[in-house]
Amino acid sequence: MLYPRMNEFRDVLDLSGFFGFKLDPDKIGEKERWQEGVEGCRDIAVPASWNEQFLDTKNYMGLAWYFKKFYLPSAWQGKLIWLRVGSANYYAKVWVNGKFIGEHEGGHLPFQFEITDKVIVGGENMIAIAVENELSPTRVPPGNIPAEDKSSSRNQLYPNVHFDFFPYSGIHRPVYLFSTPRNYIEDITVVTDIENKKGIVDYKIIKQGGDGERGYVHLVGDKVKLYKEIEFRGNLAKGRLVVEDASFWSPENPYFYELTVELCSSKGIIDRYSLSIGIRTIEVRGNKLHLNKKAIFLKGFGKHEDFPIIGRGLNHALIIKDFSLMKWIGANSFRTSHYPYSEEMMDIADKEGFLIIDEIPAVGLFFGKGTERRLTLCKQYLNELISRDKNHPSVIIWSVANEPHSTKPEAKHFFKELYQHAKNLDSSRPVTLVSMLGLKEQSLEYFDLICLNRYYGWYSEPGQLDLACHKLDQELEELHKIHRKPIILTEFGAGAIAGLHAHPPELFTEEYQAELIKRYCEVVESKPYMAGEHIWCFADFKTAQHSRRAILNRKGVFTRTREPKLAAHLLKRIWAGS
Ligand code: GCB
Repeated sequence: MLYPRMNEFRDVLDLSGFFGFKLDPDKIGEKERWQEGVEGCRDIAVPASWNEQFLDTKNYMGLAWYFKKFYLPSAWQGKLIWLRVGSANYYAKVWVNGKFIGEHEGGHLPFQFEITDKVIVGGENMIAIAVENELSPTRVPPGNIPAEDKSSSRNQLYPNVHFDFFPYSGIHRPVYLFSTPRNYIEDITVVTDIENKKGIVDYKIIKQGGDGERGYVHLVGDKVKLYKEIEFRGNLAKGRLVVEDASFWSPENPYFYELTVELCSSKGIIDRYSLSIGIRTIEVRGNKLHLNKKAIFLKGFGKHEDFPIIGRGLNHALIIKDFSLMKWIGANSFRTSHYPYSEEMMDIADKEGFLIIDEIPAVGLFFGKGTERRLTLCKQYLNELISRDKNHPSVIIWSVANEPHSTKPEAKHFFKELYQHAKNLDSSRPVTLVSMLGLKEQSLEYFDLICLNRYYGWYSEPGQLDLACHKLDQELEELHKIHRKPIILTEFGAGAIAGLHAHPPELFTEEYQAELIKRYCEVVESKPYMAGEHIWCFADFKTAQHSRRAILNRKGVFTRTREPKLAAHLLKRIWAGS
């Protein structure tokens, strides 16, 4: 799926700003034709979660409507017109000028509809988006799940989610209108390889519309200008460009080439789309994870999209701030725990040279009633995520789930299927599952590398770091002996309330968090098969209400508003060496 861009053939209109908003707790809106407009709306900011914008929406679980009037420029006459929602959590139904145009399930991925026949070009139009966020065991991520399927630690939560972050809801990313020519470039897939000093760029282009059987692919960098004529067979054109003496994309040198595709008819160029691409390889070789044929070690964090008031809404300033802090501390990587992050975040990661474990929203999975539906949804999420993020050099690993409660035998089949599904969609990247069961996880054999979350010294062995590190050491050794694959420790950490101190260190103090992180890093870095350490978590974040959480999960090495705790300074010394 291509991100909407402007050029001489395409236009984009960003509807971000204020929308009309109305709650519909009794779900009467559709029957009463609210899609054509309704009285009594209040203003709401989009993109942003609805929860903290008003006093009555904090824990609202139900249906809510968004309305926006917009004027479509006359210059869009004769074009195809599209409506694209960056993400709406959890379920969205969309109308344009009162006419239903489509729906989408899943809170963190974009969806778009062609609306050419439903709009007035050179006139005023209105969209209505109904967003519903109820928690259900058959949704992913799940909530309100039957008592027998609940893990004990998730027993009493409000709202009743089956995961450890607040279920922020609403339209979280921009709503765009965009135009394309009637004959247009629908999709571009780029896979790169390296042969000695050569960079290999394989492309696949899909076009739509009857016109335009040929075109051009251009690749431009500092030292090169390549182009190739392409010919479509049906809707598809494939080919290869070879860059002699290429600059490879890496954290140290996030070098881009500009790839431009042009679609031509007998009258000349009729559409154009440009992508920034990085030439790099990523693969598992024996015990190691290799970037550009050399072993790499991931240093970084699990994160969240989370900030006061705006909630999970796109926050450009926060993206820039987080990258500046991650660079300051010497990190080179993060995981999009526990759902896909904004496309804007992925773009900056490409530019800053960060390495990403890209995760679908499959958190809190359990295996009881509804497993087949959850599997179908996870496959849909993989389709959408890989289609959205496949061309980002920063994305090096797909993660199909975080901490599934996979003790039942059917979990094995479930993850075998998901692994294969991801590989069929993209065989160029390793695929992983982030496990809490470790040695008891039945499906690790399928995955290219192992990701493990561990909390010795916190949830178990509290306050006993010698014992905690001993257990970690032993478990890593056993896991490696069995699976012989690289392991990334994708979560470890301790809660620290900023400003709370104790010497000798005790739980919840900055000293204890710093000490635990230091000791864990020593164990991890002593093992040749370890491919990375991701601390949980980058910053404190809001959770559902629970007796174990004082509003926030406090495992951040930065506070929620990004002030460093003691652990941040310590990590800077470990990772950046200063
Ligand atoms: C985990 C989860 C993460 C939680 C974390 C914790 O294992 O993956 O979502 O926030 O533990 O702090 O308990």
